[in-house]
Amino acid sequence: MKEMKMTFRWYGADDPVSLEYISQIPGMTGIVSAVYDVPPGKEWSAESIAAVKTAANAHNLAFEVVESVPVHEDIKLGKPSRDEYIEVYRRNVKKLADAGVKVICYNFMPVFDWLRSDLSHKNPDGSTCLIYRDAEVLAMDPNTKKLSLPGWDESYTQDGLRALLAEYKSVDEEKLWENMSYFLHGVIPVCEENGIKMAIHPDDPPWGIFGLPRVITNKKNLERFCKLYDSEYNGLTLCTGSLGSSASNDVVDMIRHFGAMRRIHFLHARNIKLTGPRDFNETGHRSEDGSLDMYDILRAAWDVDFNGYIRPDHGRMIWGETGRPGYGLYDRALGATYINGIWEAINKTMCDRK
Ligand code: DNO
Repeated sequence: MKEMKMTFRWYGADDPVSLEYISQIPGMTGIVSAVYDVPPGKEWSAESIAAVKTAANAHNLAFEVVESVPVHEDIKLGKPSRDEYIEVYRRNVKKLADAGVKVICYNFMPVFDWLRSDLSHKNPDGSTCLIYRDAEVLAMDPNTKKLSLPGWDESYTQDGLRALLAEYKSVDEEKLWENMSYFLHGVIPVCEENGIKMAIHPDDPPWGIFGLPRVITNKKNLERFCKLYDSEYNGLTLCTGSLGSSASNDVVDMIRHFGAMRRIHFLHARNIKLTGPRDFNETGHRSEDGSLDMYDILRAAWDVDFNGYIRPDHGRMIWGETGRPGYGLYDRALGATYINGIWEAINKTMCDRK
């Protein structure tokens, strides 16, 4: 029998989903969390890290995955101040390793993390989900208009955002690769020394937006990323929904390829339904509900002996639940159970055959 570790993202004490409820989901082994009261580029206190761990452990849940330790924009921009921020990052890595964390998920997307055009699109069955419509997102170009992207409009002032976007004018894809390589050369050696793995999250969606470069987008680029620093500690969060929202990405092939290289440390299982070349709806996790085949995804992970962390990613809001878009309890819990069911079936079928 092969085992992977089923986990659940928890946003700390303010998360409407309690640790008690998470611990009641069958097969749940741990939480994925972070220290949320510190801005990017600042050091996390050992006490805050310990508090997350203590809270998780009190519910019989492990705290071995952090999502995310954010990368300061100055690092992505390659500004002289990056050395200071990389030093802070190194200290955070060491502290997290000391607290027993094994994997750090992070991203290297300039300015924006994931982007959607609607965070509560109503489905015919009454559930709501996150959707992406490229034309709608592009029509909100913050360079020329007031940005009113759901989830993001409050993160920056309009002027602050424009100034940051202007700084990125000198950062094309090649420059972003260089800045990423510089970051990795500063951070991965500390990870190797302390036994903690980095797992970059793919860009979501996997294409450039508002003229900003995005490079963690496809197999060729993931290959290039792995070579920037050739170490098992320089690994990937394989997010099926992010990569899968580009029809040219074969997510199953990527899992086989990078899984065999031992570079996948964290799997985000999310399903999406492609509704146009650059348009998609997030769906329940079931293969039949989306464009990604969850059996094929898990079978690929099984075949390459994936034994890392997995979490059900974004779910719909169902049963009248309200809360953080994509991160409610019910649909993600159903997703975890569905994934565990597929995994048990693969384990039993394959192990009986041997
Ligand atoms: C979205 C998440 C991302 C992810 C970061 C990792 O729901 O998958 O926000 O946590 O990109 O740094």
